[in-house]
Amino acid sequence: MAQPTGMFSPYKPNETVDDSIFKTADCITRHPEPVLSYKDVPYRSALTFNAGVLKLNGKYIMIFRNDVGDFEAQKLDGVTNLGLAFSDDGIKWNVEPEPCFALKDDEIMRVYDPRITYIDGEYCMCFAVDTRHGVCGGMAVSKDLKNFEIKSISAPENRNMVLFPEKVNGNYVRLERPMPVYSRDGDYFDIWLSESPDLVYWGKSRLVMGAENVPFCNTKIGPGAPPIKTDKGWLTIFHAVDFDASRGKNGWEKAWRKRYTIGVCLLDLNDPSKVIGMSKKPLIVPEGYLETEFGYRCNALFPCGMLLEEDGTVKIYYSASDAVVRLATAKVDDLIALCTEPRV
Ligand code: BMA
Repeated sequence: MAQPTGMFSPYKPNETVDDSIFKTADCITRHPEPVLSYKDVPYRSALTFNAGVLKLNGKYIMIFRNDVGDFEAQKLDGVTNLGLAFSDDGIKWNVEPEPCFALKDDEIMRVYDPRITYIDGEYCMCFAVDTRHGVCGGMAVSKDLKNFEIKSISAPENRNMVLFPEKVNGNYVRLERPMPVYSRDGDYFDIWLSESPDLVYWGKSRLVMGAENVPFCNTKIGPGAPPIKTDKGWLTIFHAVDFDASRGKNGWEKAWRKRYTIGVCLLDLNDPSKVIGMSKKPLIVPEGYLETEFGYRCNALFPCGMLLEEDGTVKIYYSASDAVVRLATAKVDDLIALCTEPRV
């Protein structure tokens, strides 16, 4: 199984991490304001986050998770739907009048955390599905972002699926994050890859990166956004979690003890299950009011969208505190350099 050469977390599961490496990389610029919050949504909304983003024919498209409720009252209704928004610049977003997708029946409680790809003339949306029998990864295609055809729903426990924007060696490829409980302690979860000839049948599954390979993680990792193809490899972002039992109230819940940071790596162009480089330090770390003091769960950054502009700028869309969508930018060459050069 592929593992990034020589890269190992110094931590045992849940062992306290060295805070000195938890600093956002110098190449990252944050847009000062959230690009999406409940205030932008024309229907009931408390938390707008974990948004998949695409750029197609000069237009930006976002599908975001909407946890319904009242933000000011810190009250959630227990309902989640997915909202659709469009933008001309990737910064100012206009939300459509109605949510574009939701599933709920006797078996399915909700869908959430969309990632979107445009492939073979169709939008493909990956999403998590909470069912009465476990968490599954779902995949649906659409020609108009109004009508979706579900292609596959995985067996539990799996989520955080992201589809590559093109086939590799003739197959569709996705990253995913199963949640094994028998072989590993606690929330110690890894990134895997599977292939499919048709988006329906998935197999040839293999490990891409173990949580133990990420030096800024002491619990779980998961894929972030659909990777960007570069001549050096597939540029890929992921979330990495460190847990600290001494953390207390960090948001609306009684206690929130995890910190979610964003990492970056390069996967091999011909076999994307091979990690060919990874930044030893996190790319983006929770910093400032919006990310550390505000929202539902503080210190939780969760990237679901990433795109490359013609001038070499990468736009990374990530959630702050499970509450709002933020935008960070960096030059693609700087991101590649972080993955390939030692960073001290
Ligand atoms: C993960 C998922 C995400 C969420 C994140 C931080 O496990 O539930 O939807 O954004 O935790 O709370």
